[in-house]
Amino acid sequence: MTKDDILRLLTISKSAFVSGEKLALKLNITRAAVWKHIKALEQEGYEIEAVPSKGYRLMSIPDAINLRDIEAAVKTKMIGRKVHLLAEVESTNSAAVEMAAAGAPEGTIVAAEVQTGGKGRLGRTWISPKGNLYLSVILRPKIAPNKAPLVTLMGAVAVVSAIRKQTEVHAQIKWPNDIFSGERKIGGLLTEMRAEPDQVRHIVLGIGLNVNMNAASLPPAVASLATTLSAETGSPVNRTGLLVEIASELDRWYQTFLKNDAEILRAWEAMNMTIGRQVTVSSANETIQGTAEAIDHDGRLVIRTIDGALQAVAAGDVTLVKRGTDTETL
Ligand code: BT5
Repeated sequence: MTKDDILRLLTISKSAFVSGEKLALKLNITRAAVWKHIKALEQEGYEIEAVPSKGYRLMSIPDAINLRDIEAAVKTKMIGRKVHLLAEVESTNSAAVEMAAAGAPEGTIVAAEVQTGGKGRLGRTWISPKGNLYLSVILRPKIAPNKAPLVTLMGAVAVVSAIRKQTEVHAQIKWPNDIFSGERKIGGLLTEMRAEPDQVRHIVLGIGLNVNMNAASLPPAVASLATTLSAETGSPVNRTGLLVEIASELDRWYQTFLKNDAEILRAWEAMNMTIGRQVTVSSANETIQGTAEAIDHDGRLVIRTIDGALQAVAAGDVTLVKRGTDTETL
């Protein structure tokens, strides 16, 4: 879509002006058509400065996620064919779990501008102010429950791919459910499942991603370990575009997962920051220390403990021992 192409070109050039002539030439349209698209973008809340001798430059982007743009841009087979966008909800995961139980189709996305009771794992809180992305996807894979952790890994691969495509941030995955930029947490995934003993009924894949919020709105203890995409790039990130990209990457990686889950593991390995590191993993009943050696075919983390034995953990919190020290941790 030409309007989106103009937006992309203005975004790439950051605070520099792009001439109407250059935009017209690049997109093979008239300068009058460029002007019309600029006006349309302004209508949607983009603030664009126009200076006759210089051209156009993007001053700010609208603050709201735009459902109409999402619906126009989503070209996926399944994920995001239906998007519910809420101004505020307790938790998009809880809302999606209810919708899934009531029969909502696979691929449905529930997204919200604000969560009042965003959930992390094990009853923890996901702090969810304005300016970020909070979304949950309903999936109905025909898999055994022990394969469900792979859906979290699949989701992480899709989110990291989308971030890398839409921004210059080199996001990475920390096992099992964290998205990091450098040494700070930028997002997290929460997978909730309903299953019979031998078959999953539905899975809700929840994604929280810090995008444009003011990081100062986090409590200090969390803020010192967290970051946002806009803090990393130095400019605001288009949340609508990012949400569409996440839907499209999820669509692609979910199909890959259903065909051949080993491919997910390979992609995950290439994007992860856990394997090869000294780790401490705490789960409900144990704490294991050692070197993270691999993930196995069920997505469990395989650790070589100090005494040389290999141990696989299915869930837990990983602390990475900072390289070059044995005390500082992330
Ligand atoms: C997670 O849990 O990282 C999973 C987060 C999933 C959130 C999404 S948002 C959409 C969907 N709906 C929901 O209700 N949830 C999902 P966990 O690994 O347990 O990490 C939680 C910990 O991360 C907290 O205890 C804090 O220390 C930290 N934290 C909380 N909010 C944060 C934020 N906005 N940015 C970075 N770290 C945060």
